[in-house]
Amino acid sequence: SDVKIASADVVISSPGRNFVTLVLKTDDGLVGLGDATVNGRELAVASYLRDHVAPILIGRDAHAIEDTWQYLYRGAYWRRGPITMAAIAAVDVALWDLKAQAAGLPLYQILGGRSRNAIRAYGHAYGTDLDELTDSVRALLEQGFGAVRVQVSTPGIGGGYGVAEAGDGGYEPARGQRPVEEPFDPGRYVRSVPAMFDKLRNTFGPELDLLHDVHHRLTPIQAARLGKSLEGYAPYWLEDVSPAENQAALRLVRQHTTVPLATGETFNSVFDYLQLFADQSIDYVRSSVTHAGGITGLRRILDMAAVGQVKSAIHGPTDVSPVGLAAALHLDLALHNFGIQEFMQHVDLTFEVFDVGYSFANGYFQPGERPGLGVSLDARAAERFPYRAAYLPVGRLLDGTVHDW
Ligand code: GCO
Ligand code: MG
Repeated sequence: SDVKIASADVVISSPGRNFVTLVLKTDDGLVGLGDATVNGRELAVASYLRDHVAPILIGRDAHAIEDTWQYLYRGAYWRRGPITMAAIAAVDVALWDLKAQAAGLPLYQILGGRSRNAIRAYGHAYGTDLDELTDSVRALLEQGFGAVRVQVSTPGIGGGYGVAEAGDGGYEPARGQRPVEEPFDPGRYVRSVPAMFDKLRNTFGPELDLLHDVHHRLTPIQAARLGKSLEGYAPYWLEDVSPAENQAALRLVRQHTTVPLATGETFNSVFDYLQLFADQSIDYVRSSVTHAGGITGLRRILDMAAVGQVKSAIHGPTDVSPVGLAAALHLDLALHNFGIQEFMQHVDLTFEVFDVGYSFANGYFQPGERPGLGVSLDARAAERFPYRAAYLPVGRLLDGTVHDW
């Protein structure tokens, strides 16, 4: 087309937590947004975009989405990786935003139209003990959630992944000028999880979908044992049971348990999934649009996943910005092999910078009918929240050995 990219700017803002947003403008006056937030490494993506991508975007055809994706992916020479693929994702999503706006349609219509009535979401429940967790689950049920991720401190260790300390105003793992160091003990953890499921099943019954995130911390055989120990509680999934770059690990886990497995939030390309799809060793793809090369990148992964009836479970923590979440929702609505959408709720401050067209009610999202993504960024408000360093924790075993967090 003869519509050109006229400008490419990166907005780093911290309304509640750090976000990196790419703002593309066309010479016919449209504004497209892309999320480029990589939690704890935000400035690397901002530099990749500002210093290496923006200069070669100016003047390019704003409607040539596939060509731009391939130009940035193959042209970088150094392929893949979270920083590169988040930068490519931001460009991709901004271009899809622009194309849908130019068509006067909400993005999901450009991606194939509505494939379901609404987008089912799961919320995050946590507690420092089982009573606190039970109250946290109940609060989500009152919001209409039918699926809940459940995380609890390991007895005798405290804290733990996914558990906010009282008064923290919600769970935001990245913080501080240096990483917080968090203790973990695989044995105590594996022995404590069945009691969590037992309490929740006895309290809420068999219908409630209970998800649990192991967060990369077990060896394959420990993960196999955990899965076996939970069979009777029918978890909806166990997530990231073992560091997923060792894709063969899940083949071993699969041999021992029928508990569905979800992984991929730390992945950034289809190549990270190829063996998992070939082995049929996962049931849900966890990548976000932001971290897996955008709509173009994640759609490719999910279309391959569909061959093995593997479903989407797009990553939706607070470190995916409202721009990234909106992109996920448009894709969620159009995909056939949709599974579920993660919804860890942004704090109110975030919406002083981002105005969104999506909505959530009674456990379900709608992406909204605004043209494009349906999100706008208030640049002046963004300036009120300067970037501040925030690091994800480092895990250590009780003997001090660095472990997977
Ligand atoms: C999830 C993820 C997050 C990550 C966070 C890292 O399932 O939502 O595991 O909780 O820890 O996105 O930045
Ligand atoms: Mg996770």
